Amino acid sequence: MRSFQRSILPVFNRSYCSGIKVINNVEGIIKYEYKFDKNELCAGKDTGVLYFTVTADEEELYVSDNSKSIVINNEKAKISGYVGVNFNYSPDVEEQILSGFTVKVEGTDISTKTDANGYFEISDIPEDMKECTLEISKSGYLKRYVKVAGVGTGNTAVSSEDAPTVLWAGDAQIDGVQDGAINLEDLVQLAKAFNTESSDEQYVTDLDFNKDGVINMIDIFILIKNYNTASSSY
Ligand SMILES: [Ca+2]
Ligand SMILES: [Ca+2]
Repeated sequence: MRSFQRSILPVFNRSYCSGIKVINNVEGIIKYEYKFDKNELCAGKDTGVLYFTVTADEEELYVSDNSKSIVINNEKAKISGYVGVNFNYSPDVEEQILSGFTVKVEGTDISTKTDANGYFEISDIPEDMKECTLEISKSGYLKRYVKVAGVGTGNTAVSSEDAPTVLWAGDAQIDGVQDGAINLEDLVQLAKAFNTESSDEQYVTDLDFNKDGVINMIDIFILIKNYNTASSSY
């Protein structure tokens, strides 16, 4: 009579397994660890199913109920959201206003820009990143930091089209630098460009916040609304 070792060895029906090792052997019950390439297994899809059969001494066990499966989730972690502003503008210039905000994952080179609707999506999040901070910026706007927790698989939406992440207009570039505050220095820049239109040499596109082609009291009011704030005020 041959000995019946309890060496239960799941056999997978596809050859995606790149390695098997014994991780535990207690009282004849052996635990194995299998390694798979999730990308290969899921073949570009968000999920894949791994079917396996349990054998012992090359015989199937539990013949009547022996076909098990594991669903593998390969959905890439993604962070998405919408950026908006807190002033009125004409629908004709919506794209100009909402697009082009840079959204960067702090401490990495991962970044993207908002589209015509202010929407952004960052899909190349490293698998082991569970939380991060987004830096949202654009010339003329006060940089905003947004902490994102629970980054993992699936989509983490930080804001929606109806309730976007609002950025405040008013942090002017001075010698190419924004100082992360909206204060008198910014107001002075606006004053220098005051009463100009897009054809004028003194006109500064980034300070024409509502993009109506002129820098006037409306732009001053937009800045004043956010006056005396810093990135930490959000
Ligand atoms: Ca400033
Ligand atoms: Ca304007």
